[in-house]
Amino acid sequence: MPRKQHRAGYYDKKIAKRMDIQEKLHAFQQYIDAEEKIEPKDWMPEEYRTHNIRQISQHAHSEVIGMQPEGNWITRAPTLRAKKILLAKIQDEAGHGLYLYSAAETLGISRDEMIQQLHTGKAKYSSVFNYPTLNWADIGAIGWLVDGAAVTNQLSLRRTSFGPYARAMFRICNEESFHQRQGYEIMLKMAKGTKDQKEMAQDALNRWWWPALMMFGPHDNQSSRTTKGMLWKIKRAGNDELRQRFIDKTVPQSEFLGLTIPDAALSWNETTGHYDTGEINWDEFNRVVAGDGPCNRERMDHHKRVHEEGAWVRAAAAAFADKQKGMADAF
Ligand code: FAQ
Repeated sequence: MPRKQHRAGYYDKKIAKRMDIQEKLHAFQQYIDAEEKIEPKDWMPEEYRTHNIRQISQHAHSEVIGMQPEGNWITRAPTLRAKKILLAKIQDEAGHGLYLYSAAETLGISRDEMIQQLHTGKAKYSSVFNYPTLNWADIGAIGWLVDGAAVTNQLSLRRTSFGPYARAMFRICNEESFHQRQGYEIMLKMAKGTKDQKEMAQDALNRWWWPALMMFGPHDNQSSRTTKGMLWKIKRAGNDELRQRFIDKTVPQSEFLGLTIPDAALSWNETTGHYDTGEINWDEFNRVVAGDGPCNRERMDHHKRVHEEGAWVRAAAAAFADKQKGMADAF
């Protein structure tokens, strides 16, 4: 149904005033089922608001914490070209964090509160960023696999029901595709390079493959958020479906590189038309999500320290904004 007609029933303030909560919930669901976008000032169930704040802020934190493993290699990039590309990519990730924090702010939470939730462990960020980057091939593997997994998930989120989140996803996906390609280019160079370089590429693939698969979250039947997420179309595909989509497109890419996916159970299944795989180590996943991965403490300590060091920048920006407002009010 066209947006206007829908709004006539659901959003007309006079009609909405006469609706009880059940009628509002029903109208809200109908609106979502018609693939309409919910905007910040629209009425929404409290749980829809908090579900979005949780997911969008965790996504934002992931983008920002995700800068650390790659930032580690800016000063050691092998060529000027490689350094410029890596710098641009990491800056993109900062930008993604900013769009996402802004989208979450439209739901009535402040950026300070989100950062506090990150620092106190109330908010999560993607488990994958708690693994170390040991050599240059890791930068290739992150772009190829981590950005590859991220874009597979995020393409589906372009159709998420909360308007500001969906719109942010369009730009983010365009940039993530470039990130995936720059990572694949590094892998290609190394895999087709010297014997040592090929070994480094294989070693990086061995270490990043499983953490990349974990990015999609637990199996659907173990996922506490999927039912509501799908009902409200915040989430547009299940964790397992997206993970499978990523595996199916990435295995042929590894074959082209001449590298081996570190999964002895990996095989093509003629009947399903998909790759079968071994099981993820869910104990490891749970440990890393709970804060006990190889780099969890390092990542959080770094974020807290840099956040404190940047306090003067935030204070200066706030003072400048006040001054501008004072000048505008004077006219
Ligand atoms: N790590 O019921 P579900 C990137 C948590 S961006 C940590 O399945 P849901 C760009 C989950 O939060 C990567 N925690 O939850 C880049 C929930 O916990 P809670 C980030 C995880 O929300 C590249 C609990 O487990 N992308 O990489 C993980 O329906 C390179 C139960 O899980 C996004 O955030 C995990 N892997 O589905 C940057 C995309 N998996 O809150 C730099 C948006 C699950 O109940 C360099 N998010 N959990 O305590 C989503 O699509 C969803 O939130 C999922 C999880 C799919 C991540």
